[in-house]
Amino acid sequence: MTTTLPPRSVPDERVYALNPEKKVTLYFLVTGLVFLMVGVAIGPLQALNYAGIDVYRSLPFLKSYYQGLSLHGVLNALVFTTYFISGLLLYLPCRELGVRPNLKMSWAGYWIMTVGVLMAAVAVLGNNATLLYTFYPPLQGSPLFYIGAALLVVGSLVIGAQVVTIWTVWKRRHPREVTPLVTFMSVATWLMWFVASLGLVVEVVFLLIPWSLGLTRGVDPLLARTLFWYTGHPIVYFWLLPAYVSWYGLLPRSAGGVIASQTMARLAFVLFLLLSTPVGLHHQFADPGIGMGWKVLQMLLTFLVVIPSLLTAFSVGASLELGARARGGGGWSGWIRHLPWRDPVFVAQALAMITFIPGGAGGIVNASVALDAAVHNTAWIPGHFHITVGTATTLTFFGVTFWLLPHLTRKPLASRRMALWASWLWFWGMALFAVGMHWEGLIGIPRRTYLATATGLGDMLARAHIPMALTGISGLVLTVAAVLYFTVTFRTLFGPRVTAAQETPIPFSDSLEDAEHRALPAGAATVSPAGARIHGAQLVLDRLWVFTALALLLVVIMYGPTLIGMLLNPHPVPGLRLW
Ligand code: HEM
Ligand SMILES: [Cu+2]
Repeated sequence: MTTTLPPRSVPDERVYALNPEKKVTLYFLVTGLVFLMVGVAIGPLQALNYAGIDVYRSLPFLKSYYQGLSLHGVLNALVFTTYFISGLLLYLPCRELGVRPNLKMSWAGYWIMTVGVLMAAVAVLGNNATLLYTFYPPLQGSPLFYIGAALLVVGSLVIGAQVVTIWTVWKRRHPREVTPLVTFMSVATWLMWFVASLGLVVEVVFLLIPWSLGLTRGVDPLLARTLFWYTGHPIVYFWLLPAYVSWYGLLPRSAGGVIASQTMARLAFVLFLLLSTPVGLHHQFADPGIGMGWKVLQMLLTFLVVIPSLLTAFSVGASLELGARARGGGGWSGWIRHLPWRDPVFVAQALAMITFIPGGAGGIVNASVALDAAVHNTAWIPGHFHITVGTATTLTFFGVTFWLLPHLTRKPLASRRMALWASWLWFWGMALFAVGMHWEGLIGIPRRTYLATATGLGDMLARAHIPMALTGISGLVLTVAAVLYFTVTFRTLFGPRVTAAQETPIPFSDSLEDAEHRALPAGAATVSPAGARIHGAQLVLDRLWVFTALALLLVVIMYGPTLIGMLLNPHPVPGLRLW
């Protein structure tokens, strides 16, 4: 006797035939995650180094601590983020607007990026670009590294240009309509990235590539650093805003709530577009050759970023509270228990948001001319950015993969429990890590140091036993978290496709404003006066090109004089290879 079993697996073509953009998105995500896996694997070795334990001597594949650190920084902070963001911020706006991206362009972006990363990888793995992820001259690496880095950025710009084009066409066809929220936030992020990436592109294309090819004899380190940090500060918003897209636009739905205020979300993104770029000098407080006045001015502008950050904290918090109260939660804090704490999509992102609170607070310390002097180039700094990009962004992206991978592949998440454990362990691991590293920094322990073998630190190490132990333990906790996360991800990807009929929905969330609109009687010709005002305000915020032009103007004002001074008084130096 024969029985017909339900098909255990549906051929790829059927899943991707309807939405071919799913495939390119999946490639972006998975390639990014593979690079993250390699980058993260080195992290615990560094954490052990910060506990005074040297494991590098017994590693045949790393020539030095600094080669490992270069791989870690480049793969995690630059490569993983760029892939993941390109995939996510291409896919979401296309699905929200219901249009298909130009697939040739999307794949071109993917391949440009991938060729670039492979070139850079050849250089770093061959120990020919042990430059750390900031690649400051006069350290000089193989041209392959710089060309690869440029291609990574170009690939992302190809994707960004596509999203902006799609939006422009949509806007032309719907001039009186407000851009849907997730698309609005994605376009604002890409426009910010266009303005922000200029510094890096100019630095790499005009200074570093010709210099590494031997076409020019020297590069001015100060000019290069200034161009680098012109991009290096706003790049943190390129990492963070996609997480905000998810917190504002998708998480409320995952929590059973609605967006508390779309208008606030839009305003926050416009402020980020304006304020992200003209403030990079706060990374150069210790550099000579830049006027103190400009440093202080950019410090003050940096502080303004508190406004959209608090807007985000309060409005996302309100959205979650609405969700929890709708699920029966009450009291002034009792509602928190009614959030979906068994859903890894929610838990990973909620923990990421909680982690961002001390991350943002520490950022204010770093941005202050006076306080920064105490923490500059100490272990405090990696302590800071592991709870911002390393958790607020990364753990949010973990949460996103928990719905997005099933959505793209039609394969169910391999294990909810494992996903929950991975999220909680990443959260606690990074909490320990941050306490340890910030504390070491306050004692004066430097960052970027092969500490396990370092001499000349006086009695600092003796005073740092407790935080160093915390860092070491955090490395072990994070290893377990990472193993669980990648296990659940790859088991999902390679698992059977059993739910052919059901597509995991994209959690595009409703907002209070939408609900108000729907409450109007059907066919009502007029909108309430409040509704009309909101619509008007949102249409003003929709003029993203105007805000981009303003952002560029701010850049010219804030950087023009400093850059002209540097160009008129260059100090080129030849390259060095210290490894
Ligand atoms: C298992 C998880 C991780 C551990 C244990 C870890 C550990 C560390 C440690 C100890 C350092 C300081 C090294 C030094 O200054 O000498 C470091 C640096 C760094 N980490 Fe991580 N990390 C992890 C994950 C991540 C993630 C997810 C990101 C970003 C998405 C990231 C980005 C960076 C960057 C950019 C640096 C600076 C590299 C440099 O100074 O050139 N890390 N990491
Ligand atoms: Cu900054």
